[in-house]
Amino acid sequence: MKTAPGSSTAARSALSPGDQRELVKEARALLAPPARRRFLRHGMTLGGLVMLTGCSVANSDEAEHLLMKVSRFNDAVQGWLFDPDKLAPTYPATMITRPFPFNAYYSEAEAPEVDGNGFFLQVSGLVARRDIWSLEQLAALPQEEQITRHICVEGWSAIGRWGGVPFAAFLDRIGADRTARYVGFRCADDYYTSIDMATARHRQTLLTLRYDGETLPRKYGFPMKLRMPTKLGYKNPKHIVELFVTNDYPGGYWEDQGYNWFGGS
Ligand SMILES: Nc1nc2c(c(=O)[nH]1)N[C@H]1C(S)=C(S)[C@@H](COP(=O)(O)O)O[C@H]1N2
Ligand SMILES: [Mo]
Repeated sequence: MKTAPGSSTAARSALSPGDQRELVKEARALLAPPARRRFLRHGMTLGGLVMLTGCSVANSDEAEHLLMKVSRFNDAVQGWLFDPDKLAPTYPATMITRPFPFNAYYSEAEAPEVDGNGFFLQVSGLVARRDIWSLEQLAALPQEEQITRHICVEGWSAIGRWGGVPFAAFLDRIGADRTARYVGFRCADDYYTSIDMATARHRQTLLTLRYDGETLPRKYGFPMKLRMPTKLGYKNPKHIVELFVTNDYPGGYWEDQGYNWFGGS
């Protein structure tokens, strides 16, 4: 990937040498560590990026497009490398971070207030049973608990304790198509995200109704949050009101603004 085509492509580009360096730096940042190790051990050049993505970089629009392609390439690589049997670390209760941090695209006071009475989770898409689920019905399913580390791309991490329904068991109950590519989530705020089916079915992926032994509080995502210790914080939707199974790429709130879609931690 460090071979000749790079120089000629770079020479054709209208981007200044500074912009070209910036582009390579951004593309590098978009590639998660495993992808970096495997593909970029020998360095990454603008020419290499152009070959990888099949994009030209004659102007900044094309450069943007190239970065998007790099990010989707990164998604694919993370998908290939994802080991469904590998567990994220768990921790003793003494290591729980207190108070556990709140984070959202707004302040804590603006967190949505969902009324649990009369609340129904909507389920749709490629499922055998397009149903609605009350919180009582969800609470009556077999529950599990986990103490895991939440990692936010903004540069903090914290250990928390979540309880709820193993998501694979829930997907089986609704008869979700196991061969479908995505599970998408719509939230009570304007948030939305989507995940790959392999992560959806991972043993530690939990549809949480509880935090630290209590009903999931408003700030941490009442009425429910999908907790995945194998994914970064922004992939863990709070205030879920609807989920759907699909083969059409649903994107996400931050993902559509340039965050990497797979978002493995
Ligand atoms: N509905 C919704 N879910 C969300 C967010 C949000 O703004 N709205 N922010 C995400 C981000 S970036 C993080 S780090 C975690 C924060 O979860 P916490 O408040 O439990 O720490 O929620 C994620 N899920
Ligand atoms: Mo985050």
